[in-house]
Amino acid sequence: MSPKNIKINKKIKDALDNKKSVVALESTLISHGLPYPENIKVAKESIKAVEESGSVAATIGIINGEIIIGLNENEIELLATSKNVEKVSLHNIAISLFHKHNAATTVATTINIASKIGIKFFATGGIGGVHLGSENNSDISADLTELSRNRMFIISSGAKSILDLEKTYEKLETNGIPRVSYNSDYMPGFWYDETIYTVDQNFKNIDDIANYLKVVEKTNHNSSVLIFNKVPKKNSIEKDLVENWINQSIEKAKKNIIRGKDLTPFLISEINKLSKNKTLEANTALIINNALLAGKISKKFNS
Ligand code: PSU
Ligand code: MN
Repeated sequence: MSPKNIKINKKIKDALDNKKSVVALESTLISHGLPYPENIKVAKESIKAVEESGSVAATIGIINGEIIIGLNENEIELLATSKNVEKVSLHNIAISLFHKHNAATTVATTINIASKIGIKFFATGGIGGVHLGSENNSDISADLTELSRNRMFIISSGAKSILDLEKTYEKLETNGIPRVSYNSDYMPGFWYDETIYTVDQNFKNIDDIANYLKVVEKTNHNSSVLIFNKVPKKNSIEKDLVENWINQSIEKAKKNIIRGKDLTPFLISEINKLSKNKTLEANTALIINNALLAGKISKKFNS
């Protein structure tokens, strides 16, 4: 991907030139992960949360075939409301650029782009991973591949609950991705606060995380680091409830032959309906909470 295709907004460029802290945000959760108008609210509040912590937010997306670092309000609104926004991962990004389309970047594409221009931190909701039933269809998110190919410090609430979390957890280890957390002994389960999979390190404060990441930088470790931040307590949903909704929505996806890149958005939206928007509220809260933590860690890391 040539930097020529990339337009960086001035505030972000200045911050990068002056080694100030910048946090990347993705756009697929705006266009495909959350419904309107919650998607716009989350996009705006995530930017606000990053800025409250003294860092600069860089929402990444594609407008008319141009990669934009730091989408403005109109561009966010376009990706949040237009029906023709593509979800781009590495396999289809250049096709989208070729056609001069509007597109939203997944975790995989966002970290690929952001790391190339020197951004070190990224906040999202839940990463993609190994899908349930992957032994039959090999559906494994490109997020995992890109995590192992680019160094980015990523704040998330684990991998999305709709995935095979055990396989995802193991695959992260195979790919050399540290799984550390902020105040939890376990990897979170996205909509619920704890899985049974233990983290590599539970950090109790932001200073320790920032200092640990400095050690990572010195070890010539070329893959990403996952810093887990569980969903806020009041929004965490019981695991059994979540699993029931997941099973129902997976059945529906099978009946309707939904697969490939359409599967994740389909399941999330079905589960929002089944949960009477409890999962939507959790998703909203955790994304903004992750943006805030990313801003704080990044600020500390750069100070
Ligand atoms: N986090 C959310 N909602 C989302 C996503 C993440 O809270 O919709 C998006 C991310 O962009 C992630 C993508 O990269 O879902 C994973 O899609 P797939 O399983 O098709 O790789
Ligand atoms: Mn997939």
